[in-house]
Amino acid sequence: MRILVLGGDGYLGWPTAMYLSTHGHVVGVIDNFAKRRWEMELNVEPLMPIRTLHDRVKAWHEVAGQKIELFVGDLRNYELVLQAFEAFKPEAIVHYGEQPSAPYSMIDQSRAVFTQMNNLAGTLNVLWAMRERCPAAHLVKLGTMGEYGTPNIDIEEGFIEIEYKGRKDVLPFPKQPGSFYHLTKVHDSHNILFACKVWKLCSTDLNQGVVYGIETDETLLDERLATSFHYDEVFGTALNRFCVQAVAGIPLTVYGLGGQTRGFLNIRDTLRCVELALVNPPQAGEYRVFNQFTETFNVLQLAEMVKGQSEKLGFKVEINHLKNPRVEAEQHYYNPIHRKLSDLGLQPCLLSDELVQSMLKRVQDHAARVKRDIILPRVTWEGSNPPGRSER
Ligand code: USQ
Repeated sequence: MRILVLGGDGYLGWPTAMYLSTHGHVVGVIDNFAKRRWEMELNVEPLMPIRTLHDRVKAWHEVAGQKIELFVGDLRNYELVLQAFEAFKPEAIVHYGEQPSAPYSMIDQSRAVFTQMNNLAGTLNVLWAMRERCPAAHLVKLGTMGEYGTPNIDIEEGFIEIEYKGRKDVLPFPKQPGSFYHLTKVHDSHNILFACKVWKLCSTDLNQGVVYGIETDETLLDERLATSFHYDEVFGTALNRFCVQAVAGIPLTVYGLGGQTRGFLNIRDTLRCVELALVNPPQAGEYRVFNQFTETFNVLQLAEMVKGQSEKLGFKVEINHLKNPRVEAEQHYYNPIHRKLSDLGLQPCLLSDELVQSMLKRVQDHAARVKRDIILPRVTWEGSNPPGRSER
């Protein structure tokens, strides 16, 4: 299949491009390197040094003998999107090309507006360009489990059957996202659903949980193929951050009570799920939603697991309950359904003591690069936040 990966320079985009390339697909990537600019803006960087995308594509050719076609540009530039679709002729599009951080979107007015304009305009351009150039292609769009929030009922996979005043319908599951970033995914979902209805496009919206992990089979082939593993307060996510904190001797940053429960999955499973969606496409005009995670944990459970495994490796670890910088429920019901990917054959790579230990060891190899001053949360949902990090 000819597959174009949007956001191919990112934490998930680059490993996905390599994985699909190794599994017999013809792969192209588009990126405008915006993430690298946001990193510079905030003075943060990934744990391992990351080559430029041009160098990674070259290294991939040397290591795997496969070509990945590279398009440089911004999805908000409609001409660029049209030209890339015209040149590459994708049969499927995997769309990761968005600003992915909730804290980034909550820093200030300009980051909130930027996140919404960037994510929504890019996705709208993709939909219009599909309509014009490749209406039969399958859009696999990265959404988030955070679209649903934490309602006091089971969370269905995208749609819920409702009986109201004697009538029944199947309607999109109610959305209660927790940041301006998470809201962009909700707005995207509505735009995609509408485009599928009116233009008969087809799409799988992957409502993904929090991803953890450093390695995939392909990143392990050569250090030049590493992916961008973040541990800072803005781009780092819970388990990844805890592993770095444990190795660096910084008390684990559990926000509030730590009862916040989320769906989690290994980065290797992200790749498998995307491929399962690709090789089992929906019908023309169909918009479907997969809840893409393999296990649920609360934040405190993860911290305790990291503490336990770190101590086995000789690190002394404390857990610190910080005042929660976010506005979110810290103890709540959480039971999201996630059947569709298992039905398609997903064999998950679950979180285990061994896996946590292997992450800790990998982090330890790069411990000298840990910047200690980018870990504690400073972006708050309610207060006023420093506009940048120039004071560091
Ligand atoms: N948390 C802590 N301590 C930390 C970091 C986070 O307690 O040091 C807590 C947060 O308060 C939150 C939970 O852990 O309750 C998850 O936070 P996170 O930063 O790991 O993830 P989140 O902001 O939800 O966003 C991440 C990705 C985003 C993706 C989302 C999936 O950055 O792109 O959409 O996970 S989900 O969480 O299912 O919405």
